[in-house]
Amino acid sequence: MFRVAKGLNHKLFNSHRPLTLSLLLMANARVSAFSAGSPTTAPRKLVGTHNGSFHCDEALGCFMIRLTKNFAAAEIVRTRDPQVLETLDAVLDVGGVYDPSRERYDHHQKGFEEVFGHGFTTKLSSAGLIYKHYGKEIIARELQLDEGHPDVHRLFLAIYKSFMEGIDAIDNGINQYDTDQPPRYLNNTHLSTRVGRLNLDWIDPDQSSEKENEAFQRAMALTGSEFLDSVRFHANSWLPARSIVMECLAARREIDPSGEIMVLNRFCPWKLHLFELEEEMKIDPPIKYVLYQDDRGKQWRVQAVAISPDKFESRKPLPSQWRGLRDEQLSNESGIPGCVFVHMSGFIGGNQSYEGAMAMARAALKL
Ligand SMILES: *[C@@H]1O[C@H](CO)[C@@H](O)[C@H](O)[C@H]1NC(C)=O
Ligand SMILES: *[C@@H]1O[C@H](CO)[C@@H](O)[C@H](O)[C@H]1NC(C)=O
Ligand SMILES: *[C@@H]1O[C@H](CO)[C@@H](O)[C@H](O)[C@H]1NC(C)=O
Ligand SMILES: CC(=O)N[C@H]1CO[C@H](CO)[C@@H](O)[C@@H]1O
Repeated sequence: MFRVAKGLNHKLFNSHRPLTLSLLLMANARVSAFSAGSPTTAPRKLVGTHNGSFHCDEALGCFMIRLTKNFAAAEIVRTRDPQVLETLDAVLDVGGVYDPSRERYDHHQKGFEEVFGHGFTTKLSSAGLIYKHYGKEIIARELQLDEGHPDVHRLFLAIYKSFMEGIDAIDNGINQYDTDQPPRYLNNTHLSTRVGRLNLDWIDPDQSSEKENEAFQRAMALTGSEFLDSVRFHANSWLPARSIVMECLAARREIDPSGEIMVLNRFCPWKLHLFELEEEMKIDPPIKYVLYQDDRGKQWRVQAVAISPDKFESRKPLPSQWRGLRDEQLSNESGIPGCVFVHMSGFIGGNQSYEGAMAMARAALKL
């Protein structure tokens, strides 16, 4: 899928644009596994990015743009030659221009301050730019949904938050924490460092463009597979869990008039959704206890909600007089039959039945 700009005569590029194009198309015809077939097929689009050492952002940007209708199976041309870049259908991470109307997506130029929006303020990389302009289309195509479907919008935001923003931030050298402290340990396993290691090693005797383009292709495959994993995870697991939590939150007052107890009628990862949805649905007072069946479906759990997603401390821990007790002793203390346990920290407890767990939550609210 790569055409090596280096291998062609530069004079041709500089002075004969039509010839350049026809050469490019000839090159395409040679390497194309996709456009062989009907001679009426439109020529493959050409997407440019810089040559030399590569990063996560343009590898992912090149992968993603090829998932769009317009650039499906486009050929990637790696060069810094402005005369060549000018002839291409889209250009990422090089060229000094951000102009989506001309499919120009560089982020290195002075004055570039583009962010994703929707409350996100991290400066974009070339991957973030492609995602901002094509993310919805890509997600909709992956899921075979209409681009205007509300799930597509939700996934678009969630995938930015959990996957893309970190790539934008690392590329732009933005620290994860507001501190001057040196990090306590190295984190060399994140996607950006793994892509970095795919670059040709200095000691490798073959530093040719061909070798470099092969390495870039591996970087595209790596970043692309992780991006698609994120899309699939969010579509197949995250979104259904979110819908369950949303329904259970909406039903909370039917469960208990306090509105502070939520029953999860089907087990799913609920914590992150709860915090996000409470804000979105303006849930007030906030949920104090969540009831759900344990993994074997035998007992019911009553879990105190933490003050925030990354804190262990509960908004309203189960009563101190119940903590660390089990079975009969706990039932005696609480006056609720069938109690199984309450954790020492008061963040979780169990009863053998739904009614028991509900009685524990209701009693705890009043204590
Ligand atoms: C990029 O490609 C050009 C030829 O198009 C070559 O002269 C240059 O050395 C390459 N740059 C790097 C950093 O490999
Ligand atoms: C629970 O209370 C009953 C009745 O008062 C008593 O007989 C029993 O020993 C108590 N059990 C525990 C474990 O405290
Ligand atoms: C707790 O679970 C046990 C066993 O199912 C049940 O007998 C008991 O009634 C439950 N507690 C309440 C208050 O329902
Ligand atoms: C050593 C190392 O790779 N540190 C990086 C850890 O991750 C943050 C962002 O996630 C980077 O800013 C650090 O450079």
